[in-house]
Amino acid sequence: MAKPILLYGAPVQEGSRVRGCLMGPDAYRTANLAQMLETLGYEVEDHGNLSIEEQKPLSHPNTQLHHLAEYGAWTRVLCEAAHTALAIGGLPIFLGGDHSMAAGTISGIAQQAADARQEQFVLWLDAHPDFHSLESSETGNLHGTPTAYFTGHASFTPYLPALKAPIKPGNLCMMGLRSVDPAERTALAEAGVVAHDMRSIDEHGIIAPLRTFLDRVKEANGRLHLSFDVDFLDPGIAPAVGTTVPGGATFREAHLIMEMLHDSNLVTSIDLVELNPFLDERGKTARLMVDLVGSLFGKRILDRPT
Ligand code: 4U7
Ligand code: MN
Ligand code: MN
Ligand code: MN
Repeated sequence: MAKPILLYGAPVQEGSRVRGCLMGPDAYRTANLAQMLETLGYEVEDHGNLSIEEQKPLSHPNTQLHHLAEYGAWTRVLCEAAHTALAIGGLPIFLGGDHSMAAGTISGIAQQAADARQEQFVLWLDAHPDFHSLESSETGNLHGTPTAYFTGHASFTPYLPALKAPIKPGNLCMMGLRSVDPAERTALAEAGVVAHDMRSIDEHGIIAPLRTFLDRVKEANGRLHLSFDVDFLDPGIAPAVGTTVPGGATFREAHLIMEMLHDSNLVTSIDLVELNPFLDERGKTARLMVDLVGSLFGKRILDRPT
């Protein structure tokens, strides 16, 4: 029997200067995410939206940074929710919300994997690596920093909780990169993150690098978290994001990744992030994301021999 799917809304928008991501969770609900999963035969529980208390502003020598206190509060709330969702045997899908929420979700699932003595891997589908430290961020937008936090590559003390179980940089696989800042580029190479940019996808496709990564997860008897930033997709098919970058993944590349992930049976938790419904065209992006989740949970064009 498949695990129940637990939906958690994370209306986080403080990580970006573009407002609207707080409407993401409701757009997924409006696009019938839960009903679609039920039609595929899953048990789905919608746990509603998480929230944080009002925060007093915190300051930092990098004066560009904004909403640091909210980043800390969301990270604590999401870390706890993610840890609990796995501990009770569910498969959580966190409905964002901007990508700063991954600091919480991924640190929480990593902690629970460590409790269960299992190796945790992360597939990061994004135009951006989000590998800035608080010091290196030039925009001050905290959605550009979560990977540096949950790998332990940069220190976020005392703003974010002390990291109990860092994700090994070699267990973090990024695909779709096409906007990498100079500081991130150096840091990624130094840390040993597995990073596939769009040029490498043009040259090799997505099948070979994804297979290689999935084989590693399988060999380690590991768990896989999928963190899916809408801007991984080409803006032509997915306009509802604040940080569009041309030259993204196509409709079929994205579905094929989801189909391969389904067949691997390795995915144990998911973030869907950066959907900004305020920028959407008649629900097009929200509906595409729901369709992609359908492929991830086993919707197929034709039956296939197993
Ligand atoms: B997202 C950026 F400068 N690197 O730091 C920054 F290009 O979650 C973008 O991937 C960050 O959408 C994008 O602000 C964060 C910028
Ligand atoms: Mn991102
Ligand atoms: Mn991005
Ligand atoms: Mn973005």
